Amino acid sequence: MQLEKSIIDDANHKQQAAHQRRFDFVAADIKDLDIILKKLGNFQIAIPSWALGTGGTRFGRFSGGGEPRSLEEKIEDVGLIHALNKSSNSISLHIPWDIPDNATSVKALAAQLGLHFDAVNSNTFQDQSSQQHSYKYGSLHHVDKAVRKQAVEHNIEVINYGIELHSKALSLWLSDGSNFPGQLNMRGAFERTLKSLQEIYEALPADWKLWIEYKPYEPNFYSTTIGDWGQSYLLASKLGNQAQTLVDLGHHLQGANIEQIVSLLLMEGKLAGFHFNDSKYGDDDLTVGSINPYQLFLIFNELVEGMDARGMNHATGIGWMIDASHNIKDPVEDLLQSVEAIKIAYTQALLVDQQALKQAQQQNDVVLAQEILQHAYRTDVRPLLAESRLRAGGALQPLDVYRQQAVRKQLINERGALAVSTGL
Ligand code: LRH
Ligand code: MN
Ligand code: MN
Repeated sequence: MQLEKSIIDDANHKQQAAHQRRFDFVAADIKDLDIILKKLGNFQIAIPSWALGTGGTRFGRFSGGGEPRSLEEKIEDVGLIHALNKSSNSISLHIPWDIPDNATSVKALAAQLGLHFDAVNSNTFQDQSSQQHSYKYGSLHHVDKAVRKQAVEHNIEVINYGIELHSKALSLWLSDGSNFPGQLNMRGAFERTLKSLQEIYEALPADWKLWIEYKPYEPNFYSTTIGDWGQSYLLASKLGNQAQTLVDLGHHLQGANIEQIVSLLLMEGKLAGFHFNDSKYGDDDLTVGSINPYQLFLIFNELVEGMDARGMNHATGIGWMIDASHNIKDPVEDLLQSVEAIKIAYTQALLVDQQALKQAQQQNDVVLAQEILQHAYRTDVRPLLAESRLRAGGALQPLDVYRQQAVRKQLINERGALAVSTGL
């Protein structure tokens, strides 16, 4: 299904007066209002194809129904999100969960909805019935050359699908690791991973990037071969300029200072981008901003400061993507909330008086530095987001429109209550 523009316009019309009051109140105190609204309008966050179905845990899965049954329906769901928030103009595919058999028609459908294809993701953490060798003991780090070859070939196949779709990056996450001390020679595993990655790197088109994701544990619980940003960074450095480190917010041990990692990767030109989510314990994949929105703001503060220092465009050059999927929420609602949280953090970071902060740092005025950051963080920027959506033709209140229109009910009618999507 698609949402008619007139439905969004009608809803906006009803909320216009209240919005204007709220907007004028915040806007009065903002110096670079037009620049901020423009930056907000340009800022787009990719939606992962696997987040459009209800995520499961190893204990079960509770589908809310009406989930997309095909790649085309996944693209339609992203189209719905984008029509509402005008901030999600791309989709990231995971292969083989989504095989774009007919790239031409898939591209045409996406274009019709104002979408394009973000990074393509490979999958060597599950066995597929069609494959010859098992990934039980790893893929790119495997001791058996035949398994490594199969995994390398899969990644090259994913690049080829991506070329058809005009993607510009291969995003790679390996579950390779070990469960028990002694199971693996860790140096050997790392060296084999590097060699395999070199073969994949060679197949990259010149205008592509290779994004290397890290994660400390799960599914392996003793060692993970690309377990932290240092290991990913080391691989990316050895591979070359097209390889970079991808930061999934949920892939850190508790207490890790993610904003510091981000600031250094950015400084080195090695920050591929993000998988945004939130967590309390581990890789919980909760809605972005639901647990620790202050951390998200601090990450964006480093990004804004670091990108401005490097003369980078905030909207391009970095992969902005959500990697959250939930067991009990409607996935579309979850994604609308996540995009909103990311844009709130970004806007608050744009409000930080960077000059005053630098001065406070220079004078070791710790109290003032905190005041400056928290002044920005405690500003309610939601009316700015709403205004930027309105100007782009989106909804002032995306979630309200989604609910008022009973979109999920319509999707259930169209696809069935038992329709379940591919993914985790
Ligand atoms: C691994 C991960 C990685 C995968 C996705 C499905 O935990 O974050 O990005 O590709 O989940
Ligand atoms: Mn991820
Ligand atoms: Mn993850």
